[in-house]
Amino acid sequence: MHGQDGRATMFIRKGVKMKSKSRPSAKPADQSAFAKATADKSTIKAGAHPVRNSTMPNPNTSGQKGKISNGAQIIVDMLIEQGVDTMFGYTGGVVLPLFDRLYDAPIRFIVPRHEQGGCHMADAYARASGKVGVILATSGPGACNLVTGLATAMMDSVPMVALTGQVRTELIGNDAFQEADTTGITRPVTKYNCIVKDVKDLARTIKEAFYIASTGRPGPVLVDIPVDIAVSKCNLDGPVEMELPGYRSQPKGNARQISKAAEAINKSAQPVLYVGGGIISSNASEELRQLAKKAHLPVTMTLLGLGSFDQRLPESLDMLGMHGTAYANYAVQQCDLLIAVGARFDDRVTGKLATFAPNAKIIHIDIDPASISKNVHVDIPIVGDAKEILVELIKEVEFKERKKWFAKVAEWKKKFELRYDQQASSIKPQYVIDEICRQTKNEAIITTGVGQNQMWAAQFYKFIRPRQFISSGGLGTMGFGLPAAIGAQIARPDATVIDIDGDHSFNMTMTELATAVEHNLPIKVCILNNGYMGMVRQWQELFYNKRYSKSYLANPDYAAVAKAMGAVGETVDKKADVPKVIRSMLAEKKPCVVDFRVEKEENVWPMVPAGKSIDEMNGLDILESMA
Ligand SMILES: Cc1ncc(C[n+]2csc(CCOP(=O)(O)OP(=O)(O)O)c2C)c(N)n1
Ligand SMILES: [Mg+2]
Repeated sequence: MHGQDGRATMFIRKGVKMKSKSRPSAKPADQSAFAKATADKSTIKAGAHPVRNSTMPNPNTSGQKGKISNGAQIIVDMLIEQGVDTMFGYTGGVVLPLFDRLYDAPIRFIVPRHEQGGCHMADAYARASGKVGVILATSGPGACNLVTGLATAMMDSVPMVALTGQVRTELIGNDAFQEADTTGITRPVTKYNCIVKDVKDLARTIKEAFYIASTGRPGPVLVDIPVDIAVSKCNLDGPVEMELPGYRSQPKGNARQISKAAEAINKSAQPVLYVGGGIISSNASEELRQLAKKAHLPVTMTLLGLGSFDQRLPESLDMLGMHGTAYANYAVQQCDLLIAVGARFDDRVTGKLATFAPNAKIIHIDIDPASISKNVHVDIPIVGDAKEILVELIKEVEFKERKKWFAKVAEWKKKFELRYDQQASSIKPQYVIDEICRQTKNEAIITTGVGQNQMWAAQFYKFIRPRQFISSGGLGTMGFGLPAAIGAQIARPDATVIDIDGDHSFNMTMTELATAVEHNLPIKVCILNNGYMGMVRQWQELFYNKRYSKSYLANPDYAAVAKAMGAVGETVDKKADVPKVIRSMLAEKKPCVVDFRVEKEENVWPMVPAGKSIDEMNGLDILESMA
């Protein structure tokens, strides 16, 4: 919790605890330096700040010399220094000093209708752009509303900085109005969090927050700022230096381990590359493509890895795991070498651990040492940045034809291609996605809700580049899709951004349509409306004897809701109308919602039942029957 000695207490993932030190007391202001700093600031324009990238940590020293500021102004100055030109947040009593300083700051500020929505927006902004997403909330209810969004970002390793207001320092612990123990509540869902109790620590703490969020395994960092700190005066009398003695990030992989991995790849007859979101966060897609081509390796991706490898390439096995392709799952189960890069052997990927990839030697490349051999024993671990390691690995691997292995993979691919009933008279949800993919020529940014809609989007949209698929993988947060589309569209104003959503997922955060309308964002929401919480219904059908307990809810008329909020709304209930409605949706400049009334009891196939090996898939006969 809060440091007892008035100094910030900080925690990092896996409980590494660090104490911050107070900087020496401020010197009197140097008037000429103050004038210079003010003059410098007046020249800064929105968008003119150098953009920080997660692989480019800031140098250790910076800051404006000899400037008297209050805490709120220091925060704004540090945000600008960190390259923030866009942020998300919601106001409240204890953040008023900060909002006052933001009033004329050169930062685009987006106000969501609920802090959770704002947090998802900042998260998707980060995923779409590669920059750090920034969210601001007031104390108590505002901070509490961030929890789901922070947990979502934490599980998916998304770089974010959350700033929260807190009650005055002397009131902390008094059950003051709108007091919540924000650092206590958010500790398990942040990579690092702290409360600032001395204005002299503020600039350094903000700088450290950005550094920690964007280096190593990225993640959300929260800084809690009591209102008295925001109004305290401080003399910034020198460069802002970070003090993170316990924090290390190790981008370079061990050369001997890399050689061992190359040797194993060169020897392997049946290898598989299994890649996750780490490829995307380390901007290593091009290196992945080179490795797959040079060493001739089939590639399968996790949900978060989608987009890291062009799915149109012959080496792509698409997604693996519970709703992955049969050809990916078979290849993993039968491979003799599994090369995992930036992936964490999540249970939705591995199925039954005891029988996962039973014949494979395992190489695991990951920036986070804690994820190595966490779930699966690893033979050749390499800790470091995926991009840097792949660059070295590519140098040492050789091309091998592996004719038999590729022939086998091609046979599975043909036999178990993902299919749906194209002759059906009803609207199949897969058909809607197929048509969206066709009309957008694989180029759109897709966000999703959670459930069947998410799995079908992952299966039927074929992604070609990184940062194109934005979905809540680890936490599986219903309600992510719409705010994520808003964050992605703000990050990528020229991109076509489509939220492929579930009816009930959309219902959780649909209030953010007002945000999209206010900012005139051309996002497109495609609701695959099956009336059900479809994924829950599927499990109830398969494992609970079709007892659909509480998985059906009456929906509002989503097109009417959209119109009432100032967006475009359409309902589609005829299959024949699907292509033309998608065409007009894509041409629309206003936010729009299309409510596709899809087949109500369609299932996602294949499916590995929980606890089974990933080659024990249900639904393969259904896929084959539609060949
Ligand atoms: C916030 C939240 N609450 C509950 C769940 C559990 N859950 C997973 S999928 C699902 C149903 C989703 O329904 P819908 O959005 O209509 O999607 P569909 O499966 O029908 O495509 C539920 C309740 C969740 N993932 N997130
Ligand atoms: Mg549904």
